[in-house]
Amino acid sequence: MKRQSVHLFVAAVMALLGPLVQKSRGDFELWDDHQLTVNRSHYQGILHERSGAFIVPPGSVTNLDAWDSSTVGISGGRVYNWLSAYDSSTVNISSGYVGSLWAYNSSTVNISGGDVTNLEALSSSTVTFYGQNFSVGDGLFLFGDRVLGTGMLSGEWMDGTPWAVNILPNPFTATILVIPGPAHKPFCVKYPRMDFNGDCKVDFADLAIMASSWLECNLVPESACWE
Ligand SMILES: [Ca+2]
Repeated sequence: MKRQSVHLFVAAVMALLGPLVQKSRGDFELWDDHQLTVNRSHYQGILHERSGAFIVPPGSVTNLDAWDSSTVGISGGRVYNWLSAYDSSTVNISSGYVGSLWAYNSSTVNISGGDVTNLEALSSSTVTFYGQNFSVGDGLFLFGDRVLGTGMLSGEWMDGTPWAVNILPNPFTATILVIPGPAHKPFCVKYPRMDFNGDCKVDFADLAIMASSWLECNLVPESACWE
Protein backbone atom coordinates (compact mmCIF):
# COMPACT_ATOMS: atom_id res chain seq x y z
CA MET A 1 0.00 0.00 0.00
CA LYS A 2 1.15 3.53 -0.73
CA ARG A 3 1.79 5.76 2.21
CA GLN A 4 -1.38 7.81 1.70
CA SER A 5 -3.39 4.61 1.44
CA VAL A 6 -1.81 3.36 4.66
CA HIS A 7 -2.71 6.66 6.32
CA LEU A 8 -6.30 6.45 5.10
CA PHE A 9 -6.56 2.83 6.12
CA VAL A 10 -5.17 3.52 9.58
CA ALA A 11 -7.42 6.58 9.90
CA ALA A 12 -10.47 4.52 8.90
CA VAL A 13 -9.63 1.73 11.33
CA MET A 14 -8.92 4.26 14.07
CA ALA A 15 -12.23 6.00 13.36
CA LEU A 16 -14.03 2.69 13.77
CA LEU A 17 -12.05 1.43 16.73
CA GLY A 18 -10.89 4.76 18.15
CA PRO A 19 -13.50 5.43 20.79
CA LEU A 20 -13.32 1.82 21.97
CA VAL A 21 -9.54 1.64 21.96
CA GLN A 22 -9.06 5.08 23.46
CA LYS A 23 -11.45 4.25 26.24
CA SER A 24 -9.67 1.03 27.08
CA ARG A 25 -6.01 1.67 26.38
CA GLY A 26 -5.46 5.12 24.90
CA ASP A 27 -3.91 6.21 21.61
CA PHE A 28 -1.88 9.26 20.72
CA GLU A 29 -1.06 11.09 17.51
CA LEU A 30 1.49 13.88 17.57
CA TRP A 31 2.13 16.71 15.08
CA ASP A 32 4.40 19.69 14.69
CA ASP A 33 7.04 19.93 17.45
CA HIS A 34 4.93 18.23 20.10
CA GLN A 35 7.09 16.14 22.47
CA LEU A 36 5.40 13.52 24.61
CA THR A 37 6.82 11.56 27.51
CA VAL A 38 5.06 8.20 27.42
CA ASN A 39 4.85 6.84 30.95
CA ARG A 40 1.62 4.89 30.79
CA SER A 41 0.11 2.24 28.56
CA HIS A 42 -1.09 3.07 25.01
CA TYR A 43 -2.29 0.97 22.14
CA GLN A 44 -1.41 2.97 19.01
CA GLY A 45 1.00 5.88 18.66
CA ILE A 46 1.58 7.88 15.46
CA LEU A 47 4.20 10.62 15.08
CA HIS A 48 4.32 13.21 12.30
CA GLU A 49 6.52 16.15 11.36
CA ARG A 50 9.13 16.92 14.03
CA SER A 51 7.26 15.45 16.98
CA GLY A 52 8.84 13.11 19.51
CA ALA A 53 7.75 10.34 21.85
CA PHE A 54 9.98 9.24 24.71
CA ILE A 55 8.99 5.98 26.28
CA VAL A 56 10.08 5.57 29.89
CA PRO A 57 8.98 3.06 32.56
CA PRO A 58 6.27 2.05 33.08
CA GLY A 59 5.24 3.41 29.66
CA SER A 60 4.36 1.12 26.78
CA VAL A 61 2.88 1.28 23.29
CA THR A 62 1.58 -1.74 21.38
CA ASN A 63 2.16 -0.31 17.86
CA LEU A 64 4.11 2.84 17.07
CA ASP A 65 4.60 4.53 13.67
CA ALA A 66 7.11 7.38 13.22
CA TRP A 67 6.76 9.50 10.03
CA ASP A 68 8.51 12.56 8.64
CA SER A 69 11.38 13.82 10.84
CA SER A 70 9.94 12.59 14.12
CA THR A 71 11.98 11.07 16.94
CA VAL A 72 11.32 8.06 19.15
CA GLY A 73 13.38 7.57 22.31
CA ILE A 74 13.11 4.38 24.31
CA SER A 75 14.78 4.31 27.70
CA GLY A 76 13.30 1.47 29.67
CA GLY A 77 9.84 1.65 28.07
CA ARG A 78 8.31 -1.04 25.87
CA VAL A 79 6.91 -1.31 22.34
CA TYR A 80 5.17 -4.66 22.47
CA ASN A 81 4.29 -5.33 18.85
CA TRP A 82 5.92 -3.16 16.21
CA LEU A 83 7.79 0.10 15.83
CA SER A 84 7.91 1.37 12.22
CA ALA A 85 10.25 4.21 11.29
CA TYR A 86 9.51 5.94 7.96
CA ASP A 87 10.89 8.94 6.05
CA SER A 88 13.71 10.70 7.95
CA SER A 89 12.58 9.64 11.40
CA THR A 90 15.04 8.69 14.14
CA VAL A 91 14.75 5.96 16.76
CA ASN A 92 17.11 5.84 19.74
CA ILE A 93 16.99 2.83 22.05
CA SER A 94 19.14 2.82 25.20
CA SER A 95 17.17 0.24 27.22
CA GLY A 96 13.71 -1.33 27.20
CA TYR A 97 11.98 -3.59 24.70
CA VAL A 98 10.80 -3.58 21.06
CA GLY A 99 9.09 -6.63 19.53
CA SER A 100 9.64 -5.89 15.83
CA LEU A 101 11.54 -2.87 14.56
CA TRP A 102 11.03 -1.94 10.90
CA ALA A 103 13.26 0.76 9.45
CA TYR A 104 12.02 2.16 6.10
CA ASN A 105 12.98 5.02 3.78
CA SER A 106 15.95 7.01 5.12
CA SER A 107 15.21 6.45 8.79
CA THR A 108 18.00 6.19 11.35
CA VAL A 109 18.02 3.76 14.28
CA ASN A 110 20.61 3.80 17.09
CA ILE A 111 20.59 0.93 19.58
CA SER A 112 22.90 0.93 22.61
CA GLY A 113 20.88 -1.22 25.03
CA GLY A 114 17.63 -3.09 25.58
CA ASP A 115 15.99 -5.97 23.74
CA VAL A 116 14.88 -5.91 20.11
CA THR A 117 13.50 -9.28 18.97
CA ASN A 118 13.20 -8.76 15.19
CA LEU A 119 14.74 -6.17 12.90
CA GLU A 120 13.97 -5.38 9.27
CA ALA A 121 16.16 -2.73 7.66
CA LEU A 122 14.70 -1.67 4.30
CA SER A 123 15.13 1.07 1.66
CA SER A 124 18.05 3.34 2.57
CA SER A 125 17.67 3.10 6.33
CA THR A 126 20.65 2.94 8.69
CA VAL A 127 20.62 0.86 11.87
CA THR A 128 23.61 1.02 14.21
CA PHE A 129 24.33 -1.20 17.19
CA TYR A 130 26.76 0.19 19.75
CA GLY A 131 28.24 -2.57 21.94
CA GLN A 132 30.94 -5.23 22.12
CA ASN A 133 31.70 -8.91 21.41
CA PHE A 134 29.52 -9.03 18.29
CA SER A 135 28.91 -12.39 16.64
CA VAL A 136 26.89 -13.49 13.63
CA GLY A 137 24.78 -16.63 13.15
CA ASP A 138 24.08 -18.63 9.99
CA GLY A 139 23.28 -16.50 6.96
CA LEU A 140 24.82 -13.35 8.42
CA PHE A 141 28.25 -11.90 7.55
CA LEU A 142 30.40 -9.10 8.91
CA PHE A 143 32.12 -6.96 6.28
CA GLY A 144 34.15 -4.51 8.33
CA ASP A 145 31.55 -3.05 10.66
CA ARG A 146 28.71 -3.72 8.23
CA VAL A 147 26.28 -6.61 8.75
CA LEU A 148 25.17 -8.37 5.56
CA GLY A 149 22.54 -11.05 5.06
CA THR A 150 19.84 -12.30 7.40
CA GLY A 151 20.09 -14.29 10.63
CA MET A 152 20.88 -13.86 14.33
CA LEU A 153 23.15 -11.02 15.36
CA SER A 154 24.30 -11.11 18.97
CA GLY A 155 26.66 -9.26 21.26
CA GLU A 156 26.89 -7.48 24.58
CA TRP A 157 26.04 -3.93 25.51
CA MET A 158 28.80 -1.91 27.12
CA ASP A 159 27.64 -2.96 30.61
CA GLY A 160 28.12 -6.64 29.66
CA THR A 161 24.42 -7.45 29.17
CA PRO A 162 24.04 -10.02 26.37
CA TRP A 163 21.58 -9.39 23.53
CA ALA A 164 20.48 -11.06 20.30
CA VAL A 165 18.34 -9.82 17.42
CA ASN A 166 16.85 -11.70 14.49
CA ILE A 167 17.66 -9.80 11.28
CA LEU A 168 15.03 -10.36 8.62
CA PRO A 169 15.15 -8.69 5.16
CA ASN A 170 18.36 -6.66 4.84
CA PRO A 171 18.80 -5.48 1.23
CA PHE A 172 22.03 -3.80 0.06
CA THR A 173 20.33 -0.41 -0.01
CA ALA A 174 19.99 -0.53 3.77
CA THR A 175 22.91 -0.34 6.22
CA ILE A 176 23.25 -2.26 9.47
CA LEU A 177 26.38 -1.42 11.45
CA VAL A 178 28.01 -2.82 14.58
CA ILE A 179 30.20 -0.19 16.22
CA PRO A 180 32.40 -1.24 19.16
CA GLY A 181 32.12 1.03 22.17
CA PRO A 182 29.46 3.36 23.48
CA ALA A 183 27.40 5.51 21.13
CA HIS A 184 30.03 8.06 20.06
CA LYS A 185 27.53 10.43 18.60
CA PRO A 186 25.39 11.75 21.45
CA PHE A 187 21.67 11.43 20.91
CA CYS A 188 18.72 12.97 22.66
CA VAL A 189 16.80 10.55 24.86
CA LYS A 190 14.21 13.15 25.84
CA TYR A 191 13.80 16.82 24.86
CA PRO A 192 13.33 18.96 27.99
CA ARG A 193 10.02 20.82 28.07
CA MET A 194 11.63 24.27 27.94
CA ASP A 195 14.08 23.35 25.17
CA PHE A 196 12.76 25.90 22.66
CA ASN A 197 15.45 25.42 19.98
CA GLY A 198 15.41 21.61 20.03
CA ASP A 199 19.07 20.97 20.91
CA CYS A 200 18.18 18.69 23.84
CA LYS A 201 19.39 21.09 26.52
CA VAL A 202 18.00 24.12 28.29
CA ASP A 203 20.49 26.97 28.38
CA PHE A 204 20.86 30.69 27.67
CA ALA A 205 19.83 30.17 24.03
CA ASP A 206 16.41 28.99 25.24
CA LEU A 207 16.23 31.81 27.79
CA ALA A 208 16.93 34.30 24.97
CA ILE A 209 14.09 32.83 22.92
CA MET A 210 11.75 33.16 25.88
CA ALA A 211 13.00 36.69 26.64
CA SER A 212 12.29 37.73 23.04
CA SER A 213 8.61 37.02 23.69
CA TRP A 214 8.58 38.48 27.19
CA LEU A 215 5.44 40.52 27.90
CA GLU A 216 3.94 39.54 24.55
CA CYS A 217 0.18 39.35 24.94
CA ASN A 218 -2.35 38.48 22.26
CA LEU A 219 -5.50 38.91 24.29
CA VAL A 220 -8.39 40.86 22.81
CA PRO A 221 -9.20 43.40 24.15
CA GLU A 222 -5.61 44.48 24.81
CA SER A 223 -6.71 46.13 28.07
CA ALA A 224 -7.27 42.62 29.50
CA CYS A 225 -3.55 41.86 29.26
CA TRP A 226 -2.19 43.46 32.37
CA GLU A 227 -5.21 43.69 34.63
CA1 LIG B 1 17.87 24.32 23.96
